[in-house]
Amino acid sequence: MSRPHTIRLTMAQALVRHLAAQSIDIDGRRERLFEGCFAIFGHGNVAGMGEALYAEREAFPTYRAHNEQGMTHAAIAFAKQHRRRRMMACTTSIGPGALNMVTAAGLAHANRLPVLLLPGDTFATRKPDPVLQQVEHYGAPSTTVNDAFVPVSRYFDRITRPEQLLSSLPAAIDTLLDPVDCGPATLALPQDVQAEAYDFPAAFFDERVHRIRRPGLDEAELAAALDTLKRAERPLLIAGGGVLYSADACDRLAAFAERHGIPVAETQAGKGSLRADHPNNVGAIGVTGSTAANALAEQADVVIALGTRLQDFTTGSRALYMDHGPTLLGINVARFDAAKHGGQSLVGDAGVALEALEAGLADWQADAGWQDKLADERRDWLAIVERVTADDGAARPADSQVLGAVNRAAGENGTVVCAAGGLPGELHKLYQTTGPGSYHVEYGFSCMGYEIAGGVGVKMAAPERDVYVTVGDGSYLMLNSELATSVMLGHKLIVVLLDNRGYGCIHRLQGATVGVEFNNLFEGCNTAPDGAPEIDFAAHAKALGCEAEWVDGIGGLEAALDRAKAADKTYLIALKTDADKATAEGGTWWDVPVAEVSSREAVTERRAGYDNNKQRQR
Ligand SMILES: Cc1ncc(C[n+]2csc(CCOP(=O)(O)OP(=O)(O)O)c2C)c(N)n1
Ligand SMILES: [Mg+2]
Repeated sequence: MSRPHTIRLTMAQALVRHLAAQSIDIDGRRERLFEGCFAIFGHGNVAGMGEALYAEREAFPTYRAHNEQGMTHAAIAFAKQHRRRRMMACTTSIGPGALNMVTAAGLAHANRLPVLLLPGDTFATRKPDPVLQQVEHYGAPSTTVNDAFVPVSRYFDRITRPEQLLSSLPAAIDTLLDPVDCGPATLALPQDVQAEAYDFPAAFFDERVHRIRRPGLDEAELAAALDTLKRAERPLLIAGGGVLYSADACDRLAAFAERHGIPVAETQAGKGSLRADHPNNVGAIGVTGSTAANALAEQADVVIALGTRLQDFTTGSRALYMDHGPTLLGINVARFDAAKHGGQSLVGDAGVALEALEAGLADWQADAGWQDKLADERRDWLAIVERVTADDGAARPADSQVLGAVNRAAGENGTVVCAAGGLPGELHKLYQTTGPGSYHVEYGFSCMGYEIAGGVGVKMAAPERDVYVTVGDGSYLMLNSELATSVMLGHKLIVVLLDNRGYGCIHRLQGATVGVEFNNLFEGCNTAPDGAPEIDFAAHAKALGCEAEWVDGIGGLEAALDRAKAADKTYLIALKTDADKATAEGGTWWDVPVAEVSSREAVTERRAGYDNNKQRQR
């Protein structure tokens, strides 16, 4: 029986069916590329996309959430936890629903993470304009709020005719899968076009099995890189997110570092690529780095930047290792990143590059003295970690002590999740990972409100893991509603909420740059008399359907973590912490400009210090 050449479907039906037909080959296993779709409906998508998603609800499940930004955080976290090999779509209504998703698009863009965004859009025909929630541009009628996605999308199109899907949807999917271009792909869907029918070619709905491309190396660049490395005496390798996103790079990195005696430092996105207990792991690099990694960086003669964007936290705002002029060897799948800061480029996949370097370097090793320094610095740093994460009985513990307790509870099978506030820096410095999948910190955008929603996506991606969301009171108050989603979907999270009465890390940054307490902690804010909030976070989480409790100090936290592990639904533990404490050891300068003119001496003094640091910047 021959099949029909075409199938008559609406644009939305064709879109969903095509997505449901996409698979991916992961290490020889075939899996569905898209887990499904998060959706919050409104008039801009309930009729068109809603009908299409309902029809495919088995092969392409729909998940309801509570905030468009939150659901998109969850979708992005799902892809990050899957190391970009599986992903999700998100659909919104028009206007406010669509715009709520823009911040999350920025997050996916900065972190180079795949997510398919499907915001509803106003009528292509413009017949009933202006519709509810439509903004009007007097001089530009084709501009809609969805144009706000352009600067935060890797691919953007507006589907004004159903047949445009035939070219645009595969192009969007290619973007999501491309190791270089990877980021959010946005297809804005006018609400009338969603419901419009077209005779689509039947082949458009055939199963398609994708593989993630692993670009190879240029021979001349490889030879030059080998030449540089063979002459190196004091190499330091910085592992970025690109190591985790390359199929075999984590294993290759461990072998490479051991064989050649190279210290490995990690960025936020790369943390976990090498287990913390690996003898070559010298910890975090940069502004939130270990004493070990930063000391080695200051003396390295070759810095190998492997799969990193070299964000300012990694380079100490370009004052950490750049000033003494080591050779920077950028190994990256994207030439844009490989060539940063005047480095020597080796463009290609991280795992492919390590394999080729390994073959070419043969028995070359870093200097024996340098390898001794690696071991000494690492040992000294681990002693500091031990000390600052230990309980000292304080009523209001430091973030580091809370993270120590979480780290001990998480064991081999835990994944810690975070994004903004003082916690990411402490996690980067102190958290002892157990390899890929154990550390999930979004620090490309450092978006408050990622934590809980992101935790939902992590648990969806890795249901076998215990997911520990660590979140500040500020971030919690900004976006907590996906706690209810976690209960609704049965995706259990253990949430540890650190209540230091406000924006603690910005309060400390303000102290270092402005020298006053102003508008960060509740105590330094405009409030009505006796109006400083007393927020009962445990009662709040319970109201959303979670189990929750307040605890005192680290002893209380440890006992509660045991109860949380045994619980069968999302469990929030709140405790009071100290906003003024942060780990002093490690770290390096971060460029945050201090006012050049001020009537206050505190500021002029800080400006002098700032000008000094600027001198080191390259
Ligand atoms: C959406 C968003 N808005 C503002 C910021 C700037 N910011 C970074 S951390 C922070 C305070 C976070 O407070 P909290 O979550 O309580 O963590 P703490 O600093 O107290 O550890 C702010 C306002 C941000 N990162 N994200
Ligand atoms: Mg706080």
